[in-house]
Amino acid sequence: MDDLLNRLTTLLGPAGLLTAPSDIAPFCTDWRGLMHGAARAILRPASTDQVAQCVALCAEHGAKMVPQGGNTSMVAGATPSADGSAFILTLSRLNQVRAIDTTDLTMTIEAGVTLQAAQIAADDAGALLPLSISAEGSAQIGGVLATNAGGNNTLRYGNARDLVLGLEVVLADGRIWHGLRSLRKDNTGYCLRQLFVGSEGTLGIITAAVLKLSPRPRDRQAAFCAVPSVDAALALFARFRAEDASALQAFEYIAAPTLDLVVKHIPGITPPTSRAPHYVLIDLATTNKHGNLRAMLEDTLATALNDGLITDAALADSAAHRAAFWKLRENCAEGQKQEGASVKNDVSVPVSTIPTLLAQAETALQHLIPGCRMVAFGHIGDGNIHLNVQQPANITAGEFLSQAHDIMDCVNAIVQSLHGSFSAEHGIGKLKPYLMTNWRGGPELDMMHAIKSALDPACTLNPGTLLPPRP
Ligand code: FAD
Ligand code: 2HG
Ligand code: ZN
Repeated sequence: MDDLLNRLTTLLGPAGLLTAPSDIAPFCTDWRGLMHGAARAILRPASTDQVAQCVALCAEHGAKMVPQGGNTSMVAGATPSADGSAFILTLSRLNQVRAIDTTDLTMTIEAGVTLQAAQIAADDAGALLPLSISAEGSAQIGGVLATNAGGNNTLRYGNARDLVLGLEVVLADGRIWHGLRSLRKDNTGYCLRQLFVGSEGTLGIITAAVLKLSPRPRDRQAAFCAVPSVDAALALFARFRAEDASALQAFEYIAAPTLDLVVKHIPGITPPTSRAPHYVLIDLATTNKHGNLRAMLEDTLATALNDGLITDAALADSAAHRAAFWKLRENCAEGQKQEGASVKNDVSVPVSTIPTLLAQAETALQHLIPGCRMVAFGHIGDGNIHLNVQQPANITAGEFLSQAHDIMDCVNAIVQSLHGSFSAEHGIGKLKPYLMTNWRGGPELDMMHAIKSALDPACTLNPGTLLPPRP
């Protein structure tokens, strides 16, 4: 064993370091199965001090580190490169909820707590942690902050960065930044915590955070609607916004081919409505005890049916019924995964241009790869569509994936013409840095490189992620 590994073993003990190839392997492939990396070892520190000591030792030896949370990245952000030169540093053992303050409405929580466990802890305290993504059973607080996750409730509560009041971070040289403040107002210089949010493990290791909580809703209502067109879906969205914008918790879109894959591959899912080319899932919530959401939902949908904006609707009669609607939506990614290879375009455009985006993309994609299937779904209320493309039956997965960049470029050209973004919520990871020069080149990319050089001058933290190589 080399000197560094010896010192790491002494520091972390047998439970804190995995070196057997069979133990390392599960950490080295991304959720989509697209990237297969290799690692020198898996470091499993159990405290912030241990993280700091690991990082300091690695920095002393110039060793690379890839921070990893739940390994649910859609862009292979937590997967090491195949040369096996990096250590994976998993935060899973930092799994304590340190404090919940129901007067301040804050939660101080360690990076390795899963998002779902954090939601449950907040709920047990009578509050709401509003961040919600379909991977919340595995994704960890450190990972959701490092990727600035969006998800299902962005519409009302914002992205992960809108929920962060303070951070504790281990810097690239092993020093700890104790920034766990819980202030709502604090204008004392640059907002450093926001640098680390969305930095995808390239600037520091997040070990804990202070998150904003919200009051727990008193009433929740949900509907699953069959919709004749994307324009109608947006008109329906506008109607709910006009009725009570503050009650709109989520407004999600599912195209018929996407719903078909969920029904085909996920046991126990039945479509809640009659068939349509498009569907939306509407989730309403209020803390107002006189809110009467049910009446608002029924009235708005009755008028929409009358006006031809929907062709059918199912209203949830219980929490279990609402959960069944969400199960369908939350399995869109899984249903698509089980169908075979796909290329994912996590794009955002101004909400009003979504019908144009979907129509133009369908035409362009059929021209590029005849027979491919557009599997679209996502957070339509935020203008964020997962405009994914499924392999056609007549070519192999390998042949299809060899055209991944052409497919992304085809969709992104339309997105660019609509003044959108090629990555709305999943980040850049290891799959998309090549797009940064075109989209963020010039002073913007120069500033990003300058920040990276200032905080990680030896470039040991998650190399090959987010930023393209310097020209
Ligand atoms: P990982 O995948 O382990 O890591 C992601 C990135 O963060 C990597 O670059 C890693 O190096 C870095 N990182 C991890 N932990 C730390 C840390 N403590 N400090 C510094 N850097 C760190 N994303 C959305 O935004 N919205 C969605 O709706 C959504 N739905 C999803 C549904 C499914 C089924 C799946 C598989 C993924 C989904 N994602 C979604 C993507 C993914 O879940 C999120 O990006 C999530 O935030 C990643 O969390 P994680 O703990 O798994 O991070
Ligand atoms: C979702 O919204 C996730 O379900 C996954 O962001 C999106 O699979 C995808 O492309
Ligand atoms: Zn999403």
